[in-house]
Amino acid sequence: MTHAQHVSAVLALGSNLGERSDTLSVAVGDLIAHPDVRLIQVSEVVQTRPVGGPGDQPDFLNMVMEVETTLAPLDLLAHCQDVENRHHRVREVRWGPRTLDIDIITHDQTRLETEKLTIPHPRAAERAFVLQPWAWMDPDATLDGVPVAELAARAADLDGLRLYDPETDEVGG
Ligand code: PH2
Ligand code: MG
Ligand code: MG
Repeated sequence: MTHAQHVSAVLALGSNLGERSDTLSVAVGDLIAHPDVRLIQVSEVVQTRPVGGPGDQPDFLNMVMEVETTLAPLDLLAHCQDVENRHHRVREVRWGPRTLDIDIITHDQTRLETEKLTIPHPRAAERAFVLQPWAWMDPDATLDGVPVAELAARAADLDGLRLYDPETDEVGG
């Protein structure tokens, strides 16, 4: 009998429509309700200015999480899309407003480039809304050999990022 391999994967979640904070917490629960996905850690939630897409869209709440999974990348993607769809994600404008976006940032040492999925996520290395919560969650994290904290410090969208407090629905200074 062969045993499925357990690997660590980093997922990024974002929401800028509806009850953003509730959506993120329910989505974390949905993601780890899968029998082959186990929670390792979750990051703080940050409020961020939209990067790309229509200029007038609302601010996002973003966070990342680390899971341990036996799912292969495309199976993990299918699960993420399943959870997105449960939160009434509608795909309209590219980079437009959405109730929930779940992206696979890394999956172990996997390097994958297909039409459906690229891992590591092709834009993660320049997005503070992914890198900063990730660096706070895991100060030793690296992406393609570079410390995630270093990448975060260089990211153009860092100054639009604020720590968000789910208890009070307020952002820090
Ligand atoms: N997601 C995008 C495009 N732009 N900007 C922020 N601040 N947060 C996001 O999650 C985000 C974005 C595409 O998925
Ligand atoms: Mg995305
Ligand atoms: Mg996505």
